[in-house]
Amino acid sequence: LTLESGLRHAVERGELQLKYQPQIDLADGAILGAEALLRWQPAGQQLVMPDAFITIAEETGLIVPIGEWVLRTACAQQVAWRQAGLPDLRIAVNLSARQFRQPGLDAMVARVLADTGCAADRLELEITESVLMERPDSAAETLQRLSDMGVQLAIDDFGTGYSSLSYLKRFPINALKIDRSFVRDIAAKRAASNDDGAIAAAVIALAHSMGLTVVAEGVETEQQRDFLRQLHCDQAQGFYFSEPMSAAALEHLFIQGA
Ligand code: G
Ligand code: G
Ligand code: MN
Ligand code: NA
Repeated sequence: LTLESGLRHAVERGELQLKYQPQIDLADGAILGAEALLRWQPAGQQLVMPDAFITIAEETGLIVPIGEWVLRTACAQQVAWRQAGLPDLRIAVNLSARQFRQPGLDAMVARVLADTGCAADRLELEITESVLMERPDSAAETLQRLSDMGVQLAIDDFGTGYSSLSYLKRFPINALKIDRSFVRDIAAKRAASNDDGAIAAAVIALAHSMGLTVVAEGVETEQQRDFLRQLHCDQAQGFYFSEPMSAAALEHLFIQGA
C-alpha cells in the first residue's frame, strides 16, 4: 500500500485526527486559543506526522478534501468547547499553498462556518510567509476576501521567507507568528550574548509598529518565555506551555483549572 493510496481513503475511514496546541496570553498566562495540528493514524500502523504526508497531499491534490475536513473538524470543536462552558477560544488552522490558491476557498470557508456555527472571528487561518510572497498581488486579493468575512489571518513561520515589507503592510492580516528557529536562538540560559533573540525582538517591534499581534512559536524554556514577555510579545505556544493535545485533554485543562 503506497502512502498515496492510503491517504486517499484516510478521510472516509476516519483515520485523520487533530491535536490542539494551546496559545497563551504572555501577559497573564491565560489560554486564548489553540492551533489545530493534523495527525494520521492508519489502522494497525504508527501515527504519521504531517511532515511525512502534507507534501504528497499537496502534490496529489488530496490536501483539498483533507484541508476541508481539518477546517470543519476544528470549527466544530471550537463550538463544542464553547457549549461545554469553556471560554470562547480562537481556533487556528494551517492552510497549505494549494489550499490557499484553490478557487472557491472563501466560499468553502463560509460554508464550513455556517454549517458548524463557528463565528468567523473565532477562526484564524495561518498561511506561511513564503506562500504569500510567491504571488503577493493575488495573495492580497485572497486575504482581502477572507478578511471581509471577518476571519482572522496570521502569517506563519515569519522571518524564514523573504517578505517585502511594502506588501506586508498591504495584506489585511491580524498577526505574525515568529518562526520557532528564532525563538530557539533566544538563550536557553541566563548568560545571554547580545544578539541572542535579536531577530525575535525585531519581529516583535515590526509587528507592533504595524498594529499586528505577534505570536511566538516553539517556546520551550522559562528563559525564552521571560525574554518574550519583557519585549511585550503578545502570545506564545510551545512545549514549555503544552504539547499538542487531544480535544478532550484540552477541555480537561480548563475543568481542572476552574
Ligand atoms: O504538528 P507538526 O509540528 O508536526 O506539524 C508539522 C508541519 O505540518 C507544520 O509546518 C504545520 O504547519 C503543518 N501542518 C500541521 N497540520 C496541518 C494542517 O492541518 N494543514 C496543513 N496544510 N499543514 C499542517
Ligand atoms: O509550521 P507550524 O508552526 O504550523 O508548525 C507547528 C509544529 O511545531 C507542530 O508540528 C508542533 O508539533 C511543533 N511544535 C510545537 N511546539 C513546539 C516546540 O516547543 N518545539 C518544537 N521543536 N516544535 C514545536
Ligand atoms: Mn502553524
Ligand atoms: Na510555524
